[in-house]
Amino acid sequence: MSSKILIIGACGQIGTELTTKLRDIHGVDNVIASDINTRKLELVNAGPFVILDAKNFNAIKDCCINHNVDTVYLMAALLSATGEKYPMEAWDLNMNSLFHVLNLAKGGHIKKVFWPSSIAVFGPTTPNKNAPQHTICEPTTVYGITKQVGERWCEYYHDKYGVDVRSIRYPGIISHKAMPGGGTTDYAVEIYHEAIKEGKYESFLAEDTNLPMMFMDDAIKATTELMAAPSENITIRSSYNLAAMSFTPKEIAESIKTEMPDFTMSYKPDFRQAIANSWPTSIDDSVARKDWNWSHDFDLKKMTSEMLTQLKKKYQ
Ligand code: AKB
Repeated sequence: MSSKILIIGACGQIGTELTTKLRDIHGVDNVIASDINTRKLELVNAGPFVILDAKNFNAIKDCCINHNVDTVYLMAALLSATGEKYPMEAWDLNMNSLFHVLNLAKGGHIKKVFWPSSIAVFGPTTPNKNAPQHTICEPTTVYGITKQVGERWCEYYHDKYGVDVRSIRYPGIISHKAMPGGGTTDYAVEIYHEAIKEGKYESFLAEDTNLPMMFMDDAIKATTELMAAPSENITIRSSYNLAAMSFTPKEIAESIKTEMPDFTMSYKPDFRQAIANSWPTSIDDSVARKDWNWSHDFDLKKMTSEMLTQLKKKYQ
């Protein structure tokens, strides 16, 4: 049996598009999508799918052995806003799922692991502009703590046990296919949907909140390129800084207005404002650019054009 790829959390915002891309690259039957339930029927019907609880070590192990899995993408997680509401659940899911996959790799059951980290590893004491690859990381959210600790464990498992684990600190990811859930950067996705559906949007972040963001196509490109890079090029085994653009709610609204002049924006910051305020406004990703030739394709203008074009097709 040829070796397979397993995506855990395949029905989430990134998992959905990652599954499609990996199936394009490796063939539909070689990529097994999995999630805790079958909420996304189009994914379930498009290729191999298993119901899998990311917190269940034996279930993941059995799946890997039964399907001859050699690479796991662990995309299941509770994000920053949900993590503040359910701290223990976030810790439980985010940490234990990572340990399960790292231990499978340590035990020789799988060969390669992708695990996403986040700009949430940074905190108020991190340099606010161009946050360096190696810098102070004092996160103030449960999600950020799980990602920071997870990064340490990834590097530890690589250094001590030779596990080939690779990771990216994703910024806010913007896409038109699957909705994000429970993140602080989610406003930058919701705004496009509401612009098309209602012509207006109320932002839960203040107008001048500048955050690092990226279009989904770039995030998927980065993920597949990092995983394809020769092992000797990978100098970071915790997690790579990755950047494309930074903008504020006011700037994304202005960008939408260039194509939809009647679009209106209002602001009603909630508890997510404090989370956003704790993160840097921009990221220095020069190490990723040097190690595996990372470069982004989408800026705000190009992304707005693509988001509005695709969402018009969806809603109109
Ligand atoms: C969130 O807002 O929690 C995520 C992230 C930046 O990791 N999108």
